[in-house]
Amino acid sequence: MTRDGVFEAPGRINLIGEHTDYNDGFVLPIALPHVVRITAARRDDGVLRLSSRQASGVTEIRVVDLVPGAVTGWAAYVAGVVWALREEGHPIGGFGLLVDGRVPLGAGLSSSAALESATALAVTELSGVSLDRLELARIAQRAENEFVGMPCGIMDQSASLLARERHALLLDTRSMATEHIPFDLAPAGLTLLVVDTRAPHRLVDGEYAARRRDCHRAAELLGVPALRDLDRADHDLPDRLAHRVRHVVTENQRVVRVAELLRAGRIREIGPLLTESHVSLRDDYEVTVPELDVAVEALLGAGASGARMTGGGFGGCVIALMEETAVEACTKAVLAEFAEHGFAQPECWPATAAAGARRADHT
Ligand code: GAF
Repeated sequence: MTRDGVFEAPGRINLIGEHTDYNDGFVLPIALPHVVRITAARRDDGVLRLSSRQASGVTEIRVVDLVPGAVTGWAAYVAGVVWALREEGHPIGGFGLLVDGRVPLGAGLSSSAALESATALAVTELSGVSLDRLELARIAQRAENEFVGMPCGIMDQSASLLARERHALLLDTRSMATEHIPFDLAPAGLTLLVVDTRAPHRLVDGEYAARRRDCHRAAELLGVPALRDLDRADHDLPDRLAHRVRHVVTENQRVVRVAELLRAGRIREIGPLLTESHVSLRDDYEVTVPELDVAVEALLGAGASGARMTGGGFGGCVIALMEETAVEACTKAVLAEFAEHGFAQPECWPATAAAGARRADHT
């Protein structure tokens, strides 16, 4: 067992299956080539020393002193993973961890899950603690829920730890069954364009928690363990809850349909389902903002076969499926519409499905 090493974990985009992971539903993310890289070294003094190439200052705390609230900011995502592992009885001692984060921050591309996943892989491997990737994802989610205080589901950590190159990850968040489905667009002459709207994330955490509460309440009123258990989309509930339920039920159905199409090699046909997902997130789940809606309309108007917001919403990114030949027109259309609306200039780039977390120093 070596005492030091370099570990990488990627950010993600979700192809479809939004706000389903805390309803025991299905998600279908891909990992991105953008990674968080952690250079890790074990220490014998029981101290966790955290620094980042992107931030000034150093956090130092004894691992025995780790409790929720003791560390804040980006370092909480790292310290939280060490805390969660120790809470579950794993012998994780002191570490020096230097973070180099290349996943764009605040863009809804799961830079935080990447940070947690790289930490989980680094400290377990260098401590000789053998846990499978699903366990690491669960521990990373626990860190975010209980140490950072963000009530996220398990999609982002699973994508970062389990994804495979040129594949999408179909995850059943109830059984945690996974399937790697081929997702390789270039040979088909297709592009998945990411538009980072740069819209400032507004209300993100509070609104996310509110959606979770709505879903929980609706499941309670309908007498099911989770919204995953519903077959019908329309239910007799107060308006807001009925809309939330309709989104979750139809979104789960769309994930299943997209997975079927991908398995059958019918990638081109997933476009309309992506757009339906966006409409549902806009009208029923109410998690979009004008920048996301304008980007989707502009992309569809310029020839994309489907477009939707990806991630939690309230800002962040849109993804759009299109023929490679339409990329230029779509990019121009988005830039023009954003300028017209007085929005910040968005960033557009093609996404490819990259590999999940890994050791990067080959020792
Ligand atoms: C955020 C959360 F972290 C995920 O767990 C998921 O709920 C997503 O929003 C919405 O699909 O990324």
